[in-house]
Amino acid sequence: MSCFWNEKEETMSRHEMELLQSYRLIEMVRRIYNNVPFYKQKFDEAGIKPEDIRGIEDLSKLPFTYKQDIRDNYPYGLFCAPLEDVVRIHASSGTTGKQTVVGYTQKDINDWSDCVARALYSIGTRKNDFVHVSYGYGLFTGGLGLHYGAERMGAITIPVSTGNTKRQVQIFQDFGSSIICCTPSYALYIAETMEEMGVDKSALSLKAGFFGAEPWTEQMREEIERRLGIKARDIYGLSEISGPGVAFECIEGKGMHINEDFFIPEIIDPDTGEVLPEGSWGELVFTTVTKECIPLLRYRTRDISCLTYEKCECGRTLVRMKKPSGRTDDMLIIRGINVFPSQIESVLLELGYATPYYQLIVDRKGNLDTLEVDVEMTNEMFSDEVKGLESVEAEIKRALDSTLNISAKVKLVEPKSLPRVEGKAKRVIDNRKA
Ligand code: DLL
Repeated sequence: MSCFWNEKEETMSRHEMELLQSYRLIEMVRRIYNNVPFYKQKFDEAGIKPEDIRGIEDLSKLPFTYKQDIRDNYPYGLFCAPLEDVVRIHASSGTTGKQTVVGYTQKDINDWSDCVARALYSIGTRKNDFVHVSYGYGLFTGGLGLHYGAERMGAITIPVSTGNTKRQVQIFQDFGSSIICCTPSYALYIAETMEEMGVDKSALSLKAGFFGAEPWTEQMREEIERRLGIKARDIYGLSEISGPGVAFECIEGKGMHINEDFFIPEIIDPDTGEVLPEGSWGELVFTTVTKECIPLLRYRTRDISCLTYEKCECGRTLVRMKKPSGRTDDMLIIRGINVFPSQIESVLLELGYATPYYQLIVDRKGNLDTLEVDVEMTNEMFSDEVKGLESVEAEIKRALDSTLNISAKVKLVEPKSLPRVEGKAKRVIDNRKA
């Protein structure tokens, strides 16, 4: 029995893959130029015509696209397909309050589902498996992304979503979950809950899991594997490019195969934009070549990674990326939710707590990320009654929760107590890296 979901695409020779990518790129560039005024203007300004792109060798002639471009065209300005063909919208955090909105046609959903199906298949998921999806369902792409991929390959999909951890364990026991998909930190929290409940992992049917949406280490992999008794594999993606399944680890677990017949990767120097040779660490950039609703040219992910075209034992010829080692911007990922310090700042400013001094302290307690927001009081606030201060803390906490969907501990601190620096303020103390 084949161990590939799309054997032809997953095992193409380099030459065949480059031909396919080139063919798709040429077609997509033409479509984007004719349908998205933003890109037409970029091409015109750079003096490029769609005919100048004759294959992937011309990729570097194309302009970059940034998260800010999606925000500037909020919500649907970069859509390349008519709204009547759009069947789904997802969104993720932007650099300020506005979300980065993406859309999908039915074909986009089918392609994305194939990407996820390839991933699930590669770790041994088959039709009789129960795929337990504990990523959040909603505008975030995690839940529905894994869900449609699992259904696409005919597995039995359990849409549990996040939260109610004891119930997650109960479902493992009663429904026979065999593949678990969630953030790596949530996997460890589930493991801890399982241990507290006295549930024996060997009595469960769990055999493998896909973990992603946030950075995680080899040590976490070992811990998840040991405590849940499974093979833990990495899955990468971002909503702008589709969602989970842009890249995935096969059972070998040695780097993530990029679904490069859909997304052409490049590694560039984040400062100069220059394309770097195979094996160099730099910023990962993707050009989508099949997307209908929101195709993107040379999208700057801000994730730092490295590519290898070396042969993988699994037989897939799809290029592999290494686990992202960090980001070129200050985006934090807290319990799988993306948040920029500037978003927290704008919540504080909107509430009228206009002191420019605040600090974010990120930590990991047990297996879960925690966020503390220290806000420096003005002298007037400081002289207020203590009860007043408590209600201010509660108000900030509520606002962060409702606008950014993050739960934080808020602490008002005395005037002039946060460090003053010359140069860039150090807004974030991330103790998770310690
Ligand atoms: O996190 C999509 C996803 C869902 C991926 C479920 C995997 C599993 P966004 O919310 O748009 O999309 O966040 C994308 O998250 O640019 C990376 O910085 C980070 N990220 C995603 N997967 C990984 C991973 C989803 N496996 C941003 N390792 C990306 C490290 C990851 N970072």
